[in-house]
Amino acid sequence: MTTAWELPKMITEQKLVELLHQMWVIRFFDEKVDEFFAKGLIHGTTHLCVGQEATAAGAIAVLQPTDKITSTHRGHGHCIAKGADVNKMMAELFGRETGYCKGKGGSMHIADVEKGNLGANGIVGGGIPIAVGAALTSQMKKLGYVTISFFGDGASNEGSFHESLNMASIWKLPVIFFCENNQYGMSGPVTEMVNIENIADRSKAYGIPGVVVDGNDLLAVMNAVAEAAERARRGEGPTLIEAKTYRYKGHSKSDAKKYRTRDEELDWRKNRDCIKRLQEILIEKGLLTQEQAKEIEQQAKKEIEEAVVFAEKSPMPSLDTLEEDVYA
Ligand SMILES: Cc1ncc(C[n+]2csc(CCOP(=O)(O)OP(=O)(O)O)c2C)c(N)n1
Ligand SMILES: [Mg+2]
Repeated sequence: MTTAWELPKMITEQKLVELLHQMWVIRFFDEKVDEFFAKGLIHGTTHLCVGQEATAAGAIAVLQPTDKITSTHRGHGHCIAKGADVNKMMAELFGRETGYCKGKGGSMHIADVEKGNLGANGIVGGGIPIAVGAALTSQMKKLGYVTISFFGDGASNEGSFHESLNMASIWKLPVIFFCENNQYGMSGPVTEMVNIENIADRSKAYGIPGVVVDGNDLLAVMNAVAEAAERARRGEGPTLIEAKTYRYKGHSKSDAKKYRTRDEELDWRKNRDCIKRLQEILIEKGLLTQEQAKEIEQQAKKEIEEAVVFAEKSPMPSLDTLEEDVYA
């Protein structure tokens, strides 16, 4: 497995070290969530992005702070990469008053508009037209920002995906369609759900560039997104990027994963893990020692343990706020 070593021009070597830390934060966050779900201390449902950290971290690293994203039901990584406070995220999952939605929204309703995160979305493909709307605003008001829409391989079969690509293409909107192809939509393998080799090939139908990238190679993701963002800022319109990756965990909390083998999972974990690959290349290039890499991992773990303490210590929403911030 080769790992790219070509830095996009705005990315320093120091930033790569920070991204290694960020990817650990994402991984430990979702592993903790998994643990607390199993213990029955987090309710509702959640979708974990363990294994997919490089797509969120890489794509968002090359954006400007004023750029925007729309996320998915599997969105904790996007949220963290766009600068969310992990304490507030964990508190939200624990249903606490200090959470992003005051404990009433949970995993699939976290947004952080000030940071440019227009929100997770429980509707598969639901974030894609929202991103197109945000891009249209940017174009009409000459605001100069770019929007990335994250979505899955399954979502690329939704009508909203096709309508969004067409509209963004004819109006040359500053948007990047970023498909996280993690090989499955629930229990459906992408090879059985899509009758073409690459989802990126769907770009041809809309007259926009389509790029396939190794989604477990942080630098490859960064370079593809940096180029798409430049194109969008030049007013040349959207790009469809397909990042091939893998989710290590089940679709959501109750998934026995009968549709795939443990050998397949092990192969991705052992041979293509995005964190391991970044760490190895940083050590190889002399930017980190083994000890420093270990410290970065431990620091990230500590931050997530602190987020759990913050969440556990936070109060539950009081009964008299039951009807606040809800529609009905
Ligand atoms: C419109 C809609 N249809 C179906 C569902 C049920 N559902 C939730 S996640 C999911 C699979 C999505 O697969 P993909 O887009 O590949 O994302 P992944 O879960 O793999 O990240 C489905 C069918 C939904 N939430 N919304
Ligand atoms: Mg998928």
